Amino acid sequence: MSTLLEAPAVTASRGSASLHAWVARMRALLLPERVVWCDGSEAQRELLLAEMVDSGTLLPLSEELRPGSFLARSDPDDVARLESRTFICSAREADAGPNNIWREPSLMRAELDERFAGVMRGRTLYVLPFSMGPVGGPLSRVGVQLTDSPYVAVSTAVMTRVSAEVVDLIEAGADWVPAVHSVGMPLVDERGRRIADVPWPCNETKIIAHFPETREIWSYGSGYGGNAILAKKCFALRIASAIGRDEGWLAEHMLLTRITSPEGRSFHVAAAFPSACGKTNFAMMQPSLPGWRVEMLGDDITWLSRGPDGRLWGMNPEAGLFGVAPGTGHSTNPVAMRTIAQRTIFTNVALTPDGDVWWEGIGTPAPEGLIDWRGEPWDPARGAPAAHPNARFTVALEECPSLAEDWDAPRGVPIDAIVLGGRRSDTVPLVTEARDWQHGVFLGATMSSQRTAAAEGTVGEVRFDPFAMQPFCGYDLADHWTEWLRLGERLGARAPRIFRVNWFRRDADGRFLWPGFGENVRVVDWMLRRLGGEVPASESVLGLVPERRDLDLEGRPLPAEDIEARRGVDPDAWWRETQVIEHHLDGYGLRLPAALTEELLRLRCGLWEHIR
Ligand code: OXD
Ligand code: MN
Repeated sequence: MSTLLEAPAVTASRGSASLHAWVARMRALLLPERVVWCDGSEAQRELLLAEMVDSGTLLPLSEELRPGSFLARSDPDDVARLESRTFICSAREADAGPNNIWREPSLMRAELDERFAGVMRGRTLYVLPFSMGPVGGPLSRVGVQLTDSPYVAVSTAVMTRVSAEVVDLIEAGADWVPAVHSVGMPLVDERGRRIADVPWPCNETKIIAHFPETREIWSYGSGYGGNAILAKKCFALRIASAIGRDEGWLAEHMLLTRITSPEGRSFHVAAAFPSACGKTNFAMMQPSLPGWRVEMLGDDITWLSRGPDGRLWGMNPEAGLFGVAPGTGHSTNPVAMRTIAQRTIFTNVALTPDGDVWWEGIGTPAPEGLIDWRGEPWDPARGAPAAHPNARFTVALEECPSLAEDWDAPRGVPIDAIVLGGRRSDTVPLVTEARDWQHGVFLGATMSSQRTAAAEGTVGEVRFDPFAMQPFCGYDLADHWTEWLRLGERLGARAPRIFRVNWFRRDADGRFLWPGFGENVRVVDWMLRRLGGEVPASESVLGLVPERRDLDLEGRPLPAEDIEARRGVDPDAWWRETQVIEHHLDGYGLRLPAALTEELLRLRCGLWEHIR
């Protein structure tokens, strides 16, 4: 018995000719055994979950301890985003920029045609019509993902609004983005013989390809996160950034939050942090100072545009959270812990003997009898973590207890401040306010951060991650900075202020100089007092910095040298930093906006004064 909507029933009543013609064409290419149209319903979710429990892809967790929740264990070779296998196939190589790996579109199409031919033999093809942003909203966009992974189908229904109404919108003429995904492991070979399935099918070859001009996405070989849930990084950032460039808006890797001070003043902050640098923690902050309130609007992606009132507005296009589990704990992020109390899909975390989840940093000691993310008994003596460092939870935004009531307002919220932050153990001080918009764009363009486990690469290595968009901008980042500069011109005096933060600075012994998490409200407090014109700031070569007395450190007596180390600017280290920045900016050649070269010169002149 199946209550899933089979394609023929749907084609009879819904869908535009173009959508159905495309699905039919894809069906002929992919050769799935059956086609299921997804409608985002609870009944369908239940069915897919039950099927995945039967097939061994999901393990149900204890109904008592973690109701409605499941654990997935991925293939050990499919655990993170693969930037080295992510391609931008723009017509002109120069449009992809030095930040992307470019592939000539017709060559990529030829490779995809070959890889996708018959790739779904023996599998089910799920058709996922989804909306980024409220269905039918003025800033929302729709897409349709095809996938042969039920895990991706269920995850997409959490992360986006999957709905039959999207088909209606397409039928009524809405533009839509086609996205095709396959795990790359057919269950029937060319000679018609069946192949046994595995809990986490994938292929050792992986390709995540984007065609910005035709707004298409094709992903092959991986079932993990951003490689496979194409609505997220592929659509809402890479393709949306290209759409935004053409239409005058920005798709950004930013959290979105409303912060209310004890006096009842509310501000909206959009903040760009590289992957796995605490965006979810900031978005769900439980402030350490009394009387402050933080409401969650989004933890990963914000679409920014100039509103009819001339201000900058931000809208979270997603409907779910795909958060990093390790480091999320009862003391560091109690709101996240409540969010994932139920109806959550965990991937690559450890399993406790009583059927609950565990990971490093959860805040409780590892219980005896823990099973690690690979499904093996965990032996701490071996030194390997029990949960994979990029283990994730997938959960609907609506499960978050601090979610703002108006989280799905069609136009989002007006932005008061933009915060930029990377993970730097040295050099970059706790907080700096940009002198003006152009300086803020320079701060964004020169953001750098230590790599995390969110993508492949050497963890800890410092790399530039401008506006936290290095892996996610679907076009040349130099053009992205030009778009930011233009936006500033359009916003004029109504532009939000820009701040740069670094929660991750350490002392010579490797100790964090700033406690972070809920204590970050002390920095936010300063920012908001700056917005209100209530406190002066000191001019430094790096921008405006707080006077020591203006950072509210009450109840947190910290040694004076720590405070200075947090605020401090080391001119020699910064001189070296400018050399690396120059090299980074030079990499963008003639497309680099002159305004950024001007800002670099200004920084150097300021430092020169100190070094002499
Ligand atoms: C994410 C990422 O999953 O940035 O959000 O990698
Ligand atoms: Mn992200």
